[in-house]
Amino acid sequence: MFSKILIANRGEIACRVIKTAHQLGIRCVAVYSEADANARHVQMADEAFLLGPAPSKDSYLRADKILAIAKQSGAEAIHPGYGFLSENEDFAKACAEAGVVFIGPPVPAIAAMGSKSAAKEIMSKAGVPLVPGYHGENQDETFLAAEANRIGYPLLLKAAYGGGGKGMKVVWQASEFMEQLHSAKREAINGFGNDKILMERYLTKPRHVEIQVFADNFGNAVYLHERDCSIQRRHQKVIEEAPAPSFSAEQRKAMGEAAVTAAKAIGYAGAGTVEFLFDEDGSFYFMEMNTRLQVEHPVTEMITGQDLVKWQLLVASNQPLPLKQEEIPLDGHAIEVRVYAEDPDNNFLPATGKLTYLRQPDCHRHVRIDTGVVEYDEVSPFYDPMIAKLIVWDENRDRAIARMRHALDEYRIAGVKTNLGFLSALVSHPAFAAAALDTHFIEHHQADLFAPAQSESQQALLLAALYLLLKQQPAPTDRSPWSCGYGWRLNEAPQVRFNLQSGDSTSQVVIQSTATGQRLCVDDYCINARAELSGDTLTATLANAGNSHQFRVRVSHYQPTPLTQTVSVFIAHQRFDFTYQTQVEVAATDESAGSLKAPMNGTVVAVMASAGQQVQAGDTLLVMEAMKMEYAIKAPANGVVNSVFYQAGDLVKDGAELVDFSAETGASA
Ligand code: MV4
Repeated sequence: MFSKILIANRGEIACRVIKTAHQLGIRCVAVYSEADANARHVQMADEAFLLGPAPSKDSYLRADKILAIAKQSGAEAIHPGYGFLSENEDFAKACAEAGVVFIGPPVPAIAAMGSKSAAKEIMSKAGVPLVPGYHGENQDETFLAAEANRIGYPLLLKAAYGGGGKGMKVVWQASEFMEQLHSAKREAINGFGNDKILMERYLTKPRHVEIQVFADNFGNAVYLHERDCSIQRRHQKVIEEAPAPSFSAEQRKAMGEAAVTAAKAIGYAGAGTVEFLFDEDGSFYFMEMNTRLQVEHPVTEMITGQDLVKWQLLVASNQPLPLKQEEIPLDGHAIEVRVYAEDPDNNFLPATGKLTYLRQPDCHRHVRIDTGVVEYDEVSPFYDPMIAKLIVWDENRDRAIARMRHALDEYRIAGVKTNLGFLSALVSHPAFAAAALDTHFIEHHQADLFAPAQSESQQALLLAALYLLLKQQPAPTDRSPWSCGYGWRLNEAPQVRFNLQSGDSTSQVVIQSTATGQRLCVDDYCINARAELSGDTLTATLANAGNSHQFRVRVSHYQPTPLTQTVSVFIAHQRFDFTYQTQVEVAATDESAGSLKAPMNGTVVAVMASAGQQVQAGDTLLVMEAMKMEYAIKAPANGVVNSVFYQAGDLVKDGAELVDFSAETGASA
């Protein structure tokens, strides 16, 4: 077994590989870009080397630098993870030439699977089932039209050098063939520089079922069952599960053996995945083979109890597979979701920013999180915006779904948009529970999955205001009216207003302290509340007209700029963000003296008014700061400022006269 390996990757997969390597007593060398200098995978490694600037082409794709670091550090092998150089045959070749073991398949196997049409030819010869079609070199239009009639409609035209769903065109009937063929060729030459077209019968509702295979250098090859990855969006997997729902032992055996045949046909070694289209009638067809460890490998690990990175390290260090086919367990059901920094309500635009709040579900036998980030990390625009993979396991699919739903509710992230709400909607959808899966799942259930633009939730708004109120109040022991914080008014119940913005709308929440708690009003809607805050957990009861609803929610609070703060309220799987200026409008005035008094002990941070100045009602005359909040002292009416008694930086006592103000005659001060 190796004593030191280099992980030529970043994020969650790098952390995951390091974790297994350390369990095997293998020292790890990390490589990182300037943007990842403080990343988790760098922290976890035994040593780390800078590759270069953030862009992948200047860092994680710099095969020359990675190899040089491997030599310099004495790493005996390189684990490529997935993505980046993991299926790059030139890199695998360069490793061999440099005398460094590439933890992956032999170079010829990578090359053989690199071309989709060549791969299909190899599989066809090996007897692996292919969708009826034509993958040959003859591109004569008349010949292709005749082939199309042989294959039958609907027909799928695929650019031979396309991939990942790009360059595919469905032809529903023969009359459209020629026009669609010309169009497909034009798109292929423009998109991929080659207009070779493959043709296949189009499966209208296939599932994506893939087999995990493993082979060693001694001729052993096994399958570790299947994964269903049908729920995809724009050919990006969103949810993966194992075993595939409604998939019989016979189907598993047939598909697994076909995958092993495929692996053996190309002299495979290491971890590989053979992808199939699984049709409604139970037939399955080879789609492609991935010569790397896949993102979704954890669901296979959860149902077999095997560590696939450990298997990779064993095979790469020339040891035999740990288990025979008949020894591989299949226990329970696992589901994985990919937690992304992206905005489902804005066409899944990748999101960037600081993870200002990150709370994960507890991990144990039933819940696993593979992540490359920690709280306060920046999600950068340079790489895939994956935050983590959340994987659950239970004895059966229904229980696994329940586990996933709860785990998603417990997963709370603020500071960047995430797809957590979308994932919750997916796993909570009746069609998912019924395992009515196919590759069109998301588009079919679009209406249910994309909640209408989320108007701020009234409850979340009230809870955010209550949180802010309690956040600023002194400890419960110090409840005398003189120290009840801001908003205390002589002869009147203390009142505070928060102007909270959510999306494009701003709401003002007026909170009045009462003998039993608070009374909150938004416009003409009022409700009574009692609330307690412990850390980031707000327990609040909102009650009116006889009904009462208790909430226990997490709240994150962040001040991105000196003048604005963000409060995120997590209610079940939803997050409601509110921003507000840290200036709270204080209505504390002592009308009798016509003067404006300090509502609490604090510091004057800004003076806007000057003696003799004419002002309008609501103009900010002076700003105070207390307990990390700013309070705008405003003109209570139109009038004139006679004197200002303090300047910026002055400390003022609760009740001190700040401004001498005269309201216009006839107007109340
Ligand atoms: C197909 C197909 C239906 N019929 N081939 C999409 C990308 C590449 N992996 C192959 N793909 C498909 N090939 C035939 N003959 C439907 C798809 C397909 C798909 C396949 C798997 C997972 C998600 C998909 C989403 C759209 C289309």
